[in-house]
Amino acid sequence: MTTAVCPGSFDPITLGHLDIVRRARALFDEVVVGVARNASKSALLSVDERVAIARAAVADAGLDGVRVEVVPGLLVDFCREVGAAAVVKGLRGGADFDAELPMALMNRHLAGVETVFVAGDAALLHVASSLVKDIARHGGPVDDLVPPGAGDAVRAALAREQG
Ligand code: COD
Repeated sequence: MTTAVCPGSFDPITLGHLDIVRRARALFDEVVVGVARNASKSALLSVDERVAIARAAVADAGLDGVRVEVVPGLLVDFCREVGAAAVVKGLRGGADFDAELPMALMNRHLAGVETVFVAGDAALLHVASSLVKDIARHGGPVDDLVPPGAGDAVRAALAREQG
């Protein structure tokens, strides 16, 4: 059985992320969605919230052979723990590639873990967690960019943040 890890901050998971998970599942027998910490970003949602939203999204999308777990430390250690043959990352354009290539090379350097890059759905290339949060922060509509329930979770977290 071949396993791949789809890692990300997923703050929150979007329809763009889910498209990549679906494409990864078409290539591998099992996909583990790894909710990780990006040290260069400060998250709006807690890890537990991000995992719960992602699990609900995977169930709602009827994605068999896909599970959601926390990546507690280095991605390469997590890949070894779950027996993943590769990491799958989505690309929206050149900026994603510029950001992703050093990570792919570092993960290969650290542990020989290979990365498979998958082109995202052209209709979803504008979808980003950061834009979802920015739009929601200004009271705009985000529910057609994220799976059911995720918009409510983002709005609740923003309300909490604003005190
Ligand atoms: N269409 C296609 N792909 C998309 C879309 C879209 N609309 N939106 C996002 N994506 C892709 C991104 O390009 C990315 O590949 C992936 O989805 C996840 O995106 P994010 O923004 O949720 O996650 P990132 O980029 O913040 O994730 C970075 C990691 C958390 C994976 C990284 O920091 C990491 O591996 N951390 C663990 C610690 C570690 O091992 N560090 C060393 C890394 S070399």
